[in-house]
Amino acid sequence: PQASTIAETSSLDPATTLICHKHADYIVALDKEKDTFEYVATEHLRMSGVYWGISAMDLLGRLDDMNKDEILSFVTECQHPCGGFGGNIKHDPHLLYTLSAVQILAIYDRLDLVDPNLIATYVAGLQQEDGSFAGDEWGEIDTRFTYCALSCLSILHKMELVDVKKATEFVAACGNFDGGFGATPGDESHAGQIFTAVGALAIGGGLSHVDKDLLGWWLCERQVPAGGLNGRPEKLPDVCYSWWVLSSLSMIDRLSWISGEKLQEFILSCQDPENGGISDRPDDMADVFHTFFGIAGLSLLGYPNLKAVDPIYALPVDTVARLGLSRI
Ligand code: GRG
Ligand code: ZN
Repeated sequence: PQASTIAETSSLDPATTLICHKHADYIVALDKEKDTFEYVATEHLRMSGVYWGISAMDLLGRLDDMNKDEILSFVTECQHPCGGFGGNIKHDPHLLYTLSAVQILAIYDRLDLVDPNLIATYVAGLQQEDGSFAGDEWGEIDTRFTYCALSCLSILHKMELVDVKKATEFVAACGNFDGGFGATPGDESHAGQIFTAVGALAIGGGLSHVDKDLLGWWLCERQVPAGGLNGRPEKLPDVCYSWWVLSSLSMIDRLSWISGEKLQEFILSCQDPENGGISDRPDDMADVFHTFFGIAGLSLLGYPNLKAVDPIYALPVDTVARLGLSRI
């Protein structure tokens, strides 16, 4: 078996092939190397790190290699009596990590471990008079938090606890002349914010607020000659925009407006062929965030032998189907 593994490994050309086993091994090793710079620097967002890690593993068909029991007890330990989850044990609750926690539980089909009403009440309590959502008790407003709130409530089947129409109207107010969306009304269009805005509108039934052709143009202009996508005009390409841009194009049915072939080439060129993992751009250091979004981008492009990912929920399609949330 060892000889065949070596033969298999050496026949894989990272320029044209996703080195799946290397990426899976890289993710499995992340939690074992607790004294690395990356581990320490990402302590405050561990919950999202776990979501990126297990989602990537699930898309690769290697979810069983993760320590499920340890992950589930970590998630439940991060929940506060108010219902919200922190980014790590004893960290304050925030919508960002509440969504990651709910996503992890959904992937493992263990939403029974939590009280959906308690979480939904926490989320609903963050909605403001204008329909927007604060990220936590300190009141920062951002379309990211609208997305987190609506995705969370939708997964928990508790949308009725908030004013969905007002939420989508706030997102619409964050729309710009160029077809894109910013973090709050008047803010510059940014591909990351566009994902959250279009995702929130898709979940909340407000996609009619999107000018699909205008936004489609803005999004497809994010592709640079090297094949990668940037997040705003004149910026450098970055693998994570393979998710933010591509999922948005998919939600507005314009995935074919960029060259999938050239984007695939760019994502594959950001792999670390020795240690596994994917970085933001060629020759940078790999991290779990770009590893997940690179793999998820390839999944949207229909790369062979990857599970399909849902562009709205950023979860494997089979998880979304099990939750009863598939688009018709
Ligand atoms: C479930 C996938 C998922 C997400 C949850 C938190 C969130 C909702 C979405 C984040 C959307 C967002 C704003 C992404 C952008 C991240 C990013 C690369 C920011 C960097 O912005 P700049 O301006 O970098 O520093 P550029 O690329 O413009 O130079
Ligand atoms: Zn990035």
